Amino acid sequence: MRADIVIKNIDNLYTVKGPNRPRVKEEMRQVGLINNGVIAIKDDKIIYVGQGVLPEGIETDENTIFIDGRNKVVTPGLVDSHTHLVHGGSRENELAMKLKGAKYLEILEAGGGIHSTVKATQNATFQELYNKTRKSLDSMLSFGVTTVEAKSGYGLDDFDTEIKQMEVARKLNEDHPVDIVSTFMGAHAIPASYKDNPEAFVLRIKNDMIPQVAERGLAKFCDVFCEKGVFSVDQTRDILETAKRWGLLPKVHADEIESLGGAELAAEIGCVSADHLVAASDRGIKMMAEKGVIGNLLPGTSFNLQSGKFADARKMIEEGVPVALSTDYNPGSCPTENMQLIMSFASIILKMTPEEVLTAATINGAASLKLEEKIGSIEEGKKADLVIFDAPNFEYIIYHFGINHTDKVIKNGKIVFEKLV
Ligand code: IZC
Ligand code: ZN
Repeated sequence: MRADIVIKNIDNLYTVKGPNRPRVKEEMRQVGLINNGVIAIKDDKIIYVGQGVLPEGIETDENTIFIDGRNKVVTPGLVDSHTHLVHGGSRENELAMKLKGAKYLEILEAGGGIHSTVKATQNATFQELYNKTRKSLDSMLSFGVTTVEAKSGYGLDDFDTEIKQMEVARKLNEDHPVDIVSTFMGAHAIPASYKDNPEAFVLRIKNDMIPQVAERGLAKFCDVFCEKGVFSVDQTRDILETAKRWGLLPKVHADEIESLGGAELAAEIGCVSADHLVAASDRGIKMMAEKGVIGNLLPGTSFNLQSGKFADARKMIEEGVPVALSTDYNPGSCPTENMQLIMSFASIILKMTPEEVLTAATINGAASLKLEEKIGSIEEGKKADLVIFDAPNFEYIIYHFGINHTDKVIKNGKIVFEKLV
């Protein structure tokens, strides 16, 4: 077979090779490091991964692109599996409020927060949203992200705006190298018009919105913001059970601020992931481990909210919860596309080892999007999504934080990002 791209002499090739399922406990520390590694790519697939030189049977010719991997790190493409990617406007005005001690839920309760982004998203045209989101995707890609999840949730009762968000995501999935996986999150806040009757909004989501999202193929997942003053555990169960019946896979924003029992609910109804988990109970964590629910942790959000409270990643890993990591990119509680910074936070603040961080940001992120068979590790037959970092080893990327270490990104077998020298 003739290779289109060969990366050779790779000082540190982290394959994250292993079973195509979420990795737990010590599996999270096995990252399949190969020194002097070599990778061959044909079309959009990896056709060889090994050490030293290419074996017989993998040919090259004058059209093969050779990349030198000396002094480089190569990892699977990073997966950012929790973002609120498509939105209008920005909320830097909340920074001053937070510095004075205002809390996220207080700002939301007062009609700001998510509600102000709903207005900005309603007011933005499809093209404006498309252009803004495209810029974010370019930024994510530059940090090594090759697959991203995108939630709706800035239309709420204005379902046309929810659809507009999901259609922007769908169009960019076609137009931009980064793959986008869509999540319907109409249950993101109680809209003002339903303030006195939130149950009626739950009914509308269940009976009107979810069926349309499913029938029009607008999303793969359904997510609910299960939080004090937003959606209760019972309402969340109700919405996600309906979503399941319509073939949308359930995810939940669980125990981000208050300990409501979101982690327990995620285990009870078989969510693919429960995300945030800053205030998750010990029982909830145990239940998630038993059911294999992925704990998707978002340390950038705790940092931004200035709460001083972070998810207990060590406990989750020790109990056997498969842990993933994401930016939570959104205009209110984590306005950053920088997945590398989140990886540093995960290590420095959550005390995850660099190996655990890499697993969480690749195969476990892929699993939280139900894509673990196709992406998340560098193995023969998987999609050729990988990042070449200008770094002596992976630890260095985590340790030397806040900057961009990406040298090149290969997506679907094509070089789609290169650092300017
Ligand atoms: O716009 O505030 N937490 N939803 C739940 C968010 C953060 C996004 C936002
Ligand atoms: Zn979120």
